[in-house]
Amino acid sequence: MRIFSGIQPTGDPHIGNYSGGFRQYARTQEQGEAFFCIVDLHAITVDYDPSELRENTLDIAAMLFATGLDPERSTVFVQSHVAAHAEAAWLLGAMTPYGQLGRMTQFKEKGALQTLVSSALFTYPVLMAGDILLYQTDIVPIGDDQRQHLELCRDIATRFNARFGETFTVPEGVYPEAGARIMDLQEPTKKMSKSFGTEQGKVLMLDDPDAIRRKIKRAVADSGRDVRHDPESKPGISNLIELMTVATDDTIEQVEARFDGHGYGTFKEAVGESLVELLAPIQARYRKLRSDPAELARLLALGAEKARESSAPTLSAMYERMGFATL
Ligand code: ATP
Ligand code: LTN
Repeated sequence: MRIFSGIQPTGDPHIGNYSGGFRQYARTQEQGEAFFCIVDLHAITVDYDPSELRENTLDIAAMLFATGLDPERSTVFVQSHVAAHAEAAWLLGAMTPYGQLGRMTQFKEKGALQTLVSSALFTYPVLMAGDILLYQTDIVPIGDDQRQHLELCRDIATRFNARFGETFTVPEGVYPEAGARIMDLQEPTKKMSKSFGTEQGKVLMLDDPDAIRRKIKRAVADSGRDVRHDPESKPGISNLIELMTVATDDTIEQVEARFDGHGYGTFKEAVGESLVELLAPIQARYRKLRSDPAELARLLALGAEKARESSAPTLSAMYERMGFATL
């Protein structure tokens, strides 16, 4: 089985990225041949700073290993190091309806915040489809916000296969049972995000213990005092329950049972402590890796080599079936 996912080097990773991303990556790598890509080509689709992009790329690489990816087992690489990704995006653009791209929620939301709405932001999901399809991917571990993009990828693959002959595996998305959409702590009806929301609304992977405790303590809760999961009427407390499942690996029901009758104060304190416990060892591993850029570069070079080899046959097949004169 082939596994593929991508993460953008766009800023400080948060506990939502851990829930929908990092933690699922480490788990799924056990199930087959896994590829995890730092999607720097996606990061330039919104306004960005070139010197930050370089540092953010290494930050994310270190975080991927710190959260459990094993370089012996998984291929961890940077998207721009493998030219096939940009090429595949161009070819697949010919198979993607313009109207469908215009309906993408992420395009509408991110576009609304930009002074320059780039055509790259518009075609972003085509590049993402290429990322996935180049590796004959069976499963894609992602958060709920990427569901629409994954559906589009499946449409593109199906359309291509029908038009040019069976070329791509049609991938399935894999979402966490709880924590597929971690909400902003200050605005629990919006997703926790690198690019929206306030500093107080997100627990960062590198926050120190006091910051974590403080942010959870001040998280917007709902009226009442029952620790009960009901996202419709109690979005704030439901989000904290999901965070607790992320930190402890307990189910929602187990968390509810454990805090039945305890009230919000005690519960929040416990959530804060559990997150501190989860993140402390990750942060220690991160610091060690991040302070050794030569080792990171070595691992990424290895990953790029493996990714080039694995994607080359699919790209060749695409050119050939689409009718390009091959040499
Ligand atoms: P941005 O806000 O800049 O788009 P992001 O926080 O969404 O960034 P990405 O790098 O785009 O982060 O996403 C990495 C992974 O984290 C993806 O699989 C995405 O679905 C997941 N993810 C992002 N936010 C959340 C969230 N709030 N809850 C669960 N998963 C999330
Ligand atoms: N669009 C995704 C990042 C991403 C991705 C991918 C995820 C780019 N290519 C391929 C899974 C598979 C995001 O914004 N989180």
